[in-house]
Amino acid sequence: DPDEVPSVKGIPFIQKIHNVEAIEKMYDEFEVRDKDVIIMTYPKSGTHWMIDIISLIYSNGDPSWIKSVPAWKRFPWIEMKNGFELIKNKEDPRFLTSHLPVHLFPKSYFSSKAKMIYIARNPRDVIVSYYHFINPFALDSSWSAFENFFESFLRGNVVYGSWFDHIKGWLSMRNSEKFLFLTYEELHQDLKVSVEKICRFLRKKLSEEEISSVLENASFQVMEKHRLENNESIEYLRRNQVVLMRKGICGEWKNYFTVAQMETFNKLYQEKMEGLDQDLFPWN
Ligand code: PPS
Repeated sequence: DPDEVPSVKGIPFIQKIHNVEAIEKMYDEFEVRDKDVIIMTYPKSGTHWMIDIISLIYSNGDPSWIKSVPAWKRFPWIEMKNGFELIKNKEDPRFLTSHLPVHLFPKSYFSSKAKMIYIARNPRDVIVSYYHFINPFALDSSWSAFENFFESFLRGNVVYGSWFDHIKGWLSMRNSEKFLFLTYEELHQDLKVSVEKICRFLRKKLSEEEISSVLENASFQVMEKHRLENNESIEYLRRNQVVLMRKGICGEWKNYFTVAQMETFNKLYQEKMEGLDQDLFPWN
């Protein structure tokens, strides 16, 4: 049945865009290299923001690369059809992206020296952002109603699975020196502090001027402009009828959740996140 949703070890994927057959094989066979730089996120958590930040850091603040090459070519997603092909020809250092949960990510990473940056975002805002992006990721036509998508999200019955499992799984790496945990909210609060942290983690030394250029070119407005210039968002729009650079703010969930949904969410959050150090997160 072509309409059936494929899944790998319990995680739903989309046949059209994911290299579904390869995901399970990649776990054993994909060779992560010591020089790889990997961005790891649950969807809608600031992936493209981090892709541009790291691209700019490696370009010493020069925006020509991010202006001329779309994000999916600069930082291919290892599990996507288009990414898989692109990665084959990449030279070190390779820049990779993935939304895979820890139990599906190539196991060679764990014994490598590759650096990974994990971005987490308030899951309430993730729900809202994901809801607006579901066209390409819709498992269910009822998802056009927010309440239905909300329910599926809480059950983890969405593409890439449960947000809770994703973050808990990857946080098991948090004491490793090759793993940097950041949040979308802290990028918002002080991008300069975050960029300096990322530079230290990647051992890149940038001048004040170069840092200023990173900050300017990673702002929401300039990123949006670059995407229009290189046709990236136009292609997105055409293919999926969605925009990536949608609002880019924190706390929008308050305009979407009913009081009942807020309570349901908080109860589940407490259950699922029990035992994790709550100071890790700028939300509660
Ligand atoms: S994806 O499709 O999963 O890779 O999406 P992802 O890039 O992770 O997340 C998209 C959301 O990130 C917001 N965004 C930004 N916010 C602030 N500043 C900058 N520079 C920025 N760039 C991207 C984008 O607007 C999406 O969030 P929402 O809430 O939908 O606007």
